Amino acid sequence: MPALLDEVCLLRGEVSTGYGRGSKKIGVPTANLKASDLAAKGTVEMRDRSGGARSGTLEALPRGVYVAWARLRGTVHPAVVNVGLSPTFEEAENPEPIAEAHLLDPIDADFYGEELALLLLGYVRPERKFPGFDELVAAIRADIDTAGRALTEPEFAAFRDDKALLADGAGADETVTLALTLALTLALAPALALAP
Ligand code: RBF
Ligand code: MG
Repeated sequence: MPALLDEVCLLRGEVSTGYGRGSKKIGVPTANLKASDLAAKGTVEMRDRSGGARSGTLEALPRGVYVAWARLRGTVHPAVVNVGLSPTFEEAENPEPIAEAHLLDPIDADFYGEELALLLLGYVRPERKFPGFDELVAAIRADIDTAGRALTEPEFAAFRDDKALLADGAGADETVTLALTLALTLALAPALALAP
């Protein structure tokens, strides 16, 4: 069973298409966040046990498989996420790291262009170059099993209603802007009142 990470990681971005190797065909559909998209218009936030937060990059995350909660269309789902390049597919590897999330409770829909938030909580194993496709699929099956069990542990389950995970990306920004505007207005009010 994976341990809770010292620093959990929140990824938030727009779901992009994968690299066409057809994770759906192998029965493991994934919703993908690309490193470059996350850097340009998304969020990669690391948070330690005391709540201290810093921004990070997907490239800086150890490659491998993570236990996670995934939020999509306002609903939180148990998930298993691979961060990496898919080295098993020699010559067809990802050109940049991606976070590939497989939701454990299957929803049959495509999520392209929709906002996805992933809260990575535990590290299952490093990404590997498997000798073949069958070995890769067997490993993914085991990952799914591990993630499903980990997320029922109280330590991991507690993050299901994590504030940052539940916060709406754009909505949260608007709230901050509103609060700042209000604070500034209040701060300037005396000066405005004194103006001739
Ligand atoms: N690809 C690899 O080459 N090596 C891995 O160890 C690996 N682990 C994965 C674990 C999970 C849970 C998932 C969802 C994907 C993993 N992949 C891995 C990526 C896989 O190659 C990819 O999902 C398919 O090629 C479809 O793009
Ligand atoms: Mg996919």
